[in-house]
Amino acid sequence: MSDLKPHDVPADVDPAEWTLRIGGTVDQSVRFDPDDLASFPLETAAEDFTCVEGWIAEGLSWRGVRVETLLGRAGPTAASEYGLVRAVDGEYACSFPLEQLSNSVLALELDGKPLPVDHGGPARLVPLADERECWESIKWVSEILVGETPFSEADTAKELALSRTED
Ligand SMILES: Nc1nc2c(c(=O)[nH]1)N[C@H]1C(S)=C(S)[C@@H](COP(=O)(O)O)O[C@H]1N2
Ligand SMILES: [Mo]
Repeated sequence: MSDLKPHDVPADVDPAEWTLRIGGTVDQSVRFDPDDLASFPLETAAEDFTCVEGWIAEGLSWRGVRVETLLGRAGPTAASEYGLVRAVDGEYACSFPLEQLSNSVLALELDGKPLPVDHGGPARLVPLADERECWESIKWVSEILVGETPFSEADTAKELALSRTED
């Protein structure tokens, strides 16, 4: 059994002040705090997490809210097809087809305990897709922007992750 790798936590991450905002092309923007999120039905997602840098964390068990449930509170417009997921540090983001994002889990727990800040707490995206990539598992998720047209920042996360493998 190997663990997730330790990485630095950005200075902007303050769990006490943390909220998640959903906005963009939705009927109404909504904001959730950690208690709001914990009040939704939670589901479990198990996986081995593989990073493009060449390490694996085996047998992880995430628990959290299906993104579809959260989006439902905001009400994406019928023409919405994209979702941009942003981290609290403001630079890290990744866009997804809205359907794939809807079927992902926003994890609040890891292996039966509150998700540690070191690994993305209070909330980390766990994309549920066959072809998911490590950089799509956004830590410290603070905003989901819904859009009817593609986002230009689509590959931000990928570029940041790949630049690290060149160190
Ligand atoms: N906000 C944010 N999320 C992120 C990253 C990041 O730099 N910032 N790195 C990604 C990459 S490339 C990997 S491999 C994992 C690392 O997770 P860990 O720090 O829990 O090992 O987080 C992903 N999510
Ligand atoms: Mo990664």
